[in-house]
Amino acid sequence: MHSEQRTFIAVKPDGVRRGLVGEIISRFEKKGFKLIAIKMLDVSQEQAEAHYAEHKGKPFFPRLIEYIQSGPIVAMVWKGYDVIAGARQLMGSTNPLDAQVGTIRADLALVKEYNVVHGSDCVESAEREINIYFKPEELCDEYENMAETVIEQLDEE
Ligand code: IDP
Ligand code: MG
Repeated sequence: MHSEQRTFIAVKPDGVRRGLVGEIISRFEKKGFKLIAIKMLDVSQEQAEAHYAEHKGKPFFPRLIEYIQSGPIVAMVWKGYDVIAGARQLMGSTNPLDAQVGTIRADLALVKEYNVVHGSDCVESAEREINIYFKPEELCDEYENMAETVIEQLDEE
């Protein structure tokens, strides 16, 4: 049985300012993941601190909170087979210099402080982060996605 998951993905303020929203979305779409929610918003202080709670106390925390609030983000929920690991594979390592060529961060970013994209790192953080930014009724999971259909066929075999 395949593992259907949801993950929270965001184009960070630097990605929005640099006009990379379409490019980043395109990579997730082409992979075959299913977009089930999307909106542009200014992150509140409360949302920023909740989102990055695990980093509280680290030296870069204040700067990270400032960064995520430095302009609007494009917040999204993507669904699909092992989408949490799959999205992180597409994103590449936190530090663009460690990321593999071909990944979003290697191809589109220079430094870890401004790495253009966020993606949840496990099922628990995905559900927690989705709840910070979306209400359940904002998720549109009723439509059929082609890649999803293929996975369902595999499950039936
Ligand atoms: P991730 O985004 O790849 O999951 P995390 O370790 O969860 O990486 O860190 C969250 C974000 O905080 C990173 O994407 C990056 O923007 C920022 N960050 C992480 N480590 C550092 C650091 O050492 N200095 C400055 N910013 C950092
Ligand atoms: Mg993280």
